[in-house]
Amino acid sequence: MASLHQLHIAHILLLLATLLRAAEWNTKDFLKREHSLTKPYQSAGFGIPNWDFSGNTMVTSNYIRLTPDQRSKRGTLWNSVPCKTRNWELQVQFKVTGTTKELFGDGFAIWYAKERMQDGPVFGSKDMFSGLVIIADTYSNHNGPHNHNHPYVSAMVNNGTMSYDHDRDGTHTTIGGCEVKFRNVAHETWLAIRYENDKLTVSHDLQNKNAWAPCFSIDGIKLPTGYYFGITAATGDLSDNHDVITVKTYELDTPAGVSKDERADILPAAEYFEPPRDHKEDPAPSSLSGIKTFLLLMFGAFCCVVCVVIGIMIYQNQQENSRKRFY
Ligand SMILES: [Ca+2]
Repeated sequence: MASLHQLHIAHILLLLATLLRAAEWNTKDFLKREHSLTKPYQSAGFGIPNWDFSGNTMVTSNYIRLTPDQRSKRGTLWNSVPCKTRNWELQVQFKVTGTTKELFGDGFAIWYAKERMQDGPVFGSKDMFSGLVIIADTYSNHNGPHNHNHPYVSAMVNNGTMSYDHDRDGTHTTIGGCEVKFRNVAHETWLAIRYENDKLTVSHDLQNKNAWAPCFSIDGIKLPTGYYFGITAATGDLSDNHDVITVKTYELDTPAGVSKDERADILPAAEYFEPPRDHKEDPAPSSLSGIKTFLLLMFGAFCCVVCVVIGIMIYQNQQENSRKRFY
């Protein structure tokens, strides 16, 4: 009897060991301290280790305020260590609060960009940037019909040639987005940006559920290594407090055979763009549209079939002629 018990215990222990090992395997993603930001921020008055800030950014003991709830403010917070990891996840705990109920703005932006600490019009940072930006836009600029309400979280990938168009809320350069209600909530609000094997996934935790809810996910996003993480915010005629509380960056695994840190020399690119909603000045596309290409291919196939049929007819005709000659 005792030996049977021992056998049972041994089995259970073995099972536990297996489970523990499995759990270990699932925690390969590990926190990159040099790209993370947690309380307390300041170390004896020497600034924040690995982070720089500029503009109206104010560091307190409980949050980093990028802009106060006042007009025409801009604040930035940039990681000073370039990200050498190919696959990563950035989690940002933030708070957007204000006294007004209807009109507020402009919003904040989370960056993975080549240029850092450069003041500009895109939510406090440089336009025509290189890299990725996730924009949490609280104010709808209303110039043209939109398919969504604000606040709206969207993504843009830029290789330095495109301009973010505030008047259209960036809709003609957006690669994906979702509506989110993150403003003036009492609990913690989080955004997660996951970049894994060229796939960008943005999720949020706004309901205080400790679980990620999907915003959007897009394949075919090419981003080089060596860019910087940053968070910036801006107010205009309308305003809000834009606060950052925590930033956590995790290194994610890469598939077998793919180095964790490579690709410093590619240009940022997105294979897919959302169809423009209200942008009219786009130059005529130089390449053929999908339908035209399809029709051309169909015509080509038809020509091939006709050629083959004619060929067969000529061949049969010749055969017949040669047979006739025998008789
Ligand atoms: Ca806007």
